[in-house]
Amino acid sequence: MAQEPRPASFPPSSDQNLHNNDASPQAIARAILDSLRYVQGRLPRIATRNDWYIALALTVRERMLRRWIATLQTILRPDVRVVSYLSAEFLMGPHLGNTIVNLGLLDDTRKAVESLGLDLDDLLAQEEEPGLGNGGLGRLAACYLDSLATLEIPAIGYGIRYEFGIFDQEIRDGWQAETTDKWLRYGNPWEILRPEIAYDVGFGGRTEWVRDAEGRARVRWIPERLVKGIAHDTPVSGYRVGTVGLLRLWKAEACESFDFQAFNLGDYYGAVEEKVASENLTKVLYPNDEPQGGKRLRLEQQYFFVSCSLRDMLRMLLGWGGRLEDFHELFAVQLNDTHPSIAVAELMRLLMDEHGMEWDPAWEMTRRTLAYTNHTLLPEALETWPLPLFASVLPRHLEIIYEINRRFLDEVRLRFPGDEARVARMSIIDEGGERRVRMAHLATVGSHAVNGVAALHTRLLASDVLRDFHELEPTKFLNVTNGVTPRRFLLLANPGLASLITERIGERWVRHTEEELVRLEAFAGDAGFLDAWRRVKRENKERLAALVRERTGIAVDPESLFDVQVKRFHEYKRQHLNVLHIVALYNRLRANPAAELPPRTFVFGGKAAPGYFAAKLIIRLIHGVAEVVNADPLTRDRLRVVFVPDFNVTVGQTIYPAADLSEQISTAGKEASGTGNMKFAMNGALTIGTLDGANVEIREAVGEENFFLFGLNADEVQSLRAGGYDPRRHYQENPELREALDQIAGGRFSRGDARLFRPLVHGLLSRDEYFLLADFASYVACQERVGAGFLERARWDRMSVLNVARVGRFSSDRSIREYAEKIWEVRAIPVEPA
Ligand code: 26Q
Repeated sequence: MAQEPRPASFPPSSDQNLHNNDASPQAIARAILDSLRYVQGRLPRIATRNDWYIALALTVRERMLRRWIATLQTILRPDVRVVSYLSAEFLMGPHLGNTIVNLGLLDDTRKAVESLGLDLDDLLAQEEEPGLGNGGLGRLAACYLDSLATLEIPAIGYGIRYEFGIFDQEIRDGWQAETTDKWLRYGNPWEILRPEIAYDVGFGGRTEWVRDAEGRARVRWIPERLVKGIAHDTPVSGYRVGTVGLLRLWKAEACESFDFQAFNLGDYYGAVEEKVASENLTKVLYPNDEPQGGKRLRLEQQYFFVSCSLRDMLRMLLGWGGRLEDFHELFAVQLNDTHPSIAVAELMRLLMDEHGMEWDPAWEMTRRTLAYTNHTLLPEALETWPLPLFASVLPRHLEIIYEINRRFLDEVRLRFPGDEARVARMSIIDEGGERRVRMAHLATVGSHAVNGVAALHTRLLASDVLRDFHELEPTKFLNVTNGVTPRRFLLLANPGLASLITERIGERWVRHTEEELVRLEAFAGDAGFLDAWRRVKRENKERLAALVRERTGIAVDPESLFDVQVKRFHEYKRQHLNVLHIVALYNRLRANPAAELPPRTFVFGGKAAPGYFAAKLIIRLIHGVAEVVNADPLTRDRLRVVFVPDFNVTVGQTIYPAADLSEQISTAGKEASGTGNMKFAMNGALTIGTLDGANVEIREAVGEENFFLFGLNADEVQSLRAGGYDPRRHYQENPELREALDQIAGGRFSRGDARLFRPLVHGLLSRDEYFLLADFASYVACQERVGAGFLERARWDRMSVLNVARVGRFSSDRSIREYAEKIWEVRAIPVEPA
């Protein structure tokens, strides 16, 4: 990388450098060199790969910013409604490749980079992804920003600029070990610091009653502590459109005033301590994908970013000459789960305490502005905060919540006289035991729309978790099934398949995915096409095999069936059911080496929350089974088990395109939607799955004959639970299951250690909360059909084509259109590309 790679044909001119508007390869190459020299102050001869990456990123960013300016000029009008997507997580993934593709600069950039003696894929690989999310929920927010920009809908994503994102995962002796994610280590060329866009956010303290100028009673909150939030902007391009969206993340810093105070008192160290304490607020993302404990800092993070964001919207409204009364006309605010649900109380506080509005109009506006998306049915994952903690962080907000609750429960009493049990169930304050604030109730009461993320999930939401609320206001509830962006997860991640598709049906599918991909059905019987389809899959599997080898040292056979499960580790997702099948298959192969089964490679990936022991033990079990299976000469050519460490968006982009089989095997009724299921299907993997989350709709879309279904459905799970479930019966009655569990418990996969996996096996035999044993036989039988199916390759490939052809509706563009029409009432505002 240490050459001066400028061919003689380049006119070495820098007169136009950063202002060059031309997107030709020559112009791009020149801009890269200029950026290297004049922005980074680096000599090409000694520039590192990272220097070149930054130079390229800045060059691409510059071209994106031109469109951003055009976007601003188009949408900065008081009659354009803007979507504000509030989310504690945005799992954006690497930005460079996606931006190049969206701007239509791929070919010219490749040429430009080559002319400099560099390789584009090399530079793309250099980018460290911002892991500012745990998994599905954060990635969904990122897909939605892509679709919002592509559909030319004015939108801002508001969130938190964590200094440390989701931890990096290493595997040591088969165990997960966590290390800090230092994603900002080498700088972040995409973000633009906006020191002038900053808000002081209060915490703690007390409230008092005062009279305003007109003599009306008002509440004043006197916080005990202030922290400053500073905007960091990342432009997000749409696909081949003029629109560029905005991701605005808030970083916490010390307030000058507080610094200054301590300094004046002669307390220099006190001032520095204050500074450190303030900056801690956005230091780290909580690595749990469900709340646990009442962590004060987490509540502070939530309030911090919500307050900055709402005040930012108010600033824009008033700055653009709008009236306070029009707030809900200008902004449609979506709450991504309950994490930003303090917005209900904060917007009320801002409108009343800071802007002098009365309760009724403020409440009307708040409800018309906010809408809430629920992402979970798991009772343990519903967010609640202990009252004393809440009161000490947000005393004024608690007063407002009490008043919201008082008025709301009056309405409930009016509608259901004498039903005090209902009133207690619906209260925003949980009074049973330790008193707590129920954030889902707050979000539901304070919003004009509540949606689930898949049809089944929404149905269960209305009949179960939020049943009383649904009875009170049925029309408030609606479904918006999740989606994923076909730009990142098909076009960018799977260029081979994307070109093959484009060759046959043209390139309209990238934006009109549902409408166009169906046209592939016409080729599902075309032998030449199926051959090409298979070759692409084969190449993708080779790429994954290379990654696996590099990360684990294990060689896998690209001819084998790639059976893949990648997602966060959770007992309800049942990675251990997958493991039980592997053990059973291993035993079958050993007992009957002549069995006609296709060679299989089982691929796992995913992180476990650092404090979630059961999940970490499942990761350990996968490594234990891999160690035995991969070394056994009787099976090693037919069975491989690998765990790809540190699963993230980047790794996902190599894994989804290489999968033959997608494992979506959660206990029915537990997975709200799933989005990995969509990414796999869009890349031609067939699904083995339960009737859970969006699997139900995927199966409807692709046809039941093209989906491997097994297991109990949600109703059956519920009745089994109610009727007293006895997992031991399955253990006793199914010899294959018994053998597998005995082996695991007995140390067969832990070098003879009969203690290691005992908690896991004991949990399954005594309680089996997630019904693995109940579903085992059905799963194994279904896997037999999978194996047989894979041996008939032409038929399998046909099914694969039909999957891709029929899952266009799981594009996040469709989801965003539904939000836009049913909830936000916003429309596209085309931007003339500059
Ligand atoms: C909350 C409070 C305190 C600490 C952590 C949290 C927290 C953080 C992340 C709670 C939940 C999450 C993430 C949840 C999540 O990813 N849910 C998934 O959302 C996807 C998008 O809708 C669905 O497809 C998945 O089914 C759902 O599990």
